[in-house]
Amino acid sequence: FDKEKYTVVFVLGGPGSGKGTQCQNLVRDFGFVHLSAGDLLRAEQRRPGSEYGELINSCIKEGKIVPMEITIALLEKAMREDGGTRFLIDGFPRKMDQAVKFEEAVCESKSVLFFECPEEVMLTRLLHRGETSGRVDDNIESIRKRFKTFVEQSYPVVQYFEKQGKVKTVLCVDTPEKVYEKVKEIFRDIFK
Ligand code: UP5
Ligand code: MG
Repeated sequence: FDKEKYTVVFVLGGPGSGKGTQCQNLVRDFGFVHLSAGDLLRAEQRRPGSEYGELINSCIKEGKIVPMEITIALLEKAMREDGGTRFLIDGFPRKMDQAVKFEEAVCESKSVLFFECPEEVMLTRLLHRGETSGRVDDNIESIRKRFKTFVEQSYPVVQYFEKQGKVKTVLCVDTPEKVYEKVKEIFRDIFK
């Protein structure tokens, strides 16, 4: 794996903060490839013959973090197969061990985009999405567990990158368009 070849930006933020939504905008305007760790795990969970299907499903439903070996292998495979060089890695790393391991074994991140959002805003969004999403974790019990995991395990990752001066924080309670104006400005500064 030629680490030098890649530009990786981690896109972090609580459940429902808008990571996926904003990544789509960035793909359109900045030629990044979007890899959502959650989407990759859900695809693996549905893949016939996957030995991790049950494990992934139960972790997602319980808001727990899937063992990092599985997620890192899926990300690495997706990066390889895509053939692109600029990646937005969405919803990963969400635990310290994953952050250290990924940067050691795969690629160091260039920058970290962090979406800051109050829980009540994220809760409203996720419950609304849950009416149609079919996601096993878009229900009040799972959402509470996801929030807890975020505070206890994922937020320390943001603090870790903050100490390295890599984090750009965007408050994202506004409309998707208004949030994107801020995100776009950050990306213009770094990548154009
Ligand atoms: N929406 C978005 N922006 C809005 C705005 N500004 N105003 C109003 N509404 C807005 O958005 C969520 C909803 O809000 C949508 O309906 C959207 O239209 C609306 P979205 O862009 O989907 O937010 P996002 O932050 O991507 O939310 P998501 O639910 O995907 O976040 P999670 O981090 O919880 O989910 P993820 O898929 O990353 O992970 C799911 C689970 O997988 C984890 O809980 C964990 O169990 C597992 N996982 C791992 O174990 N390891 C990993 O590395 C990654 C995941
Ligand atoms: Mg998402």
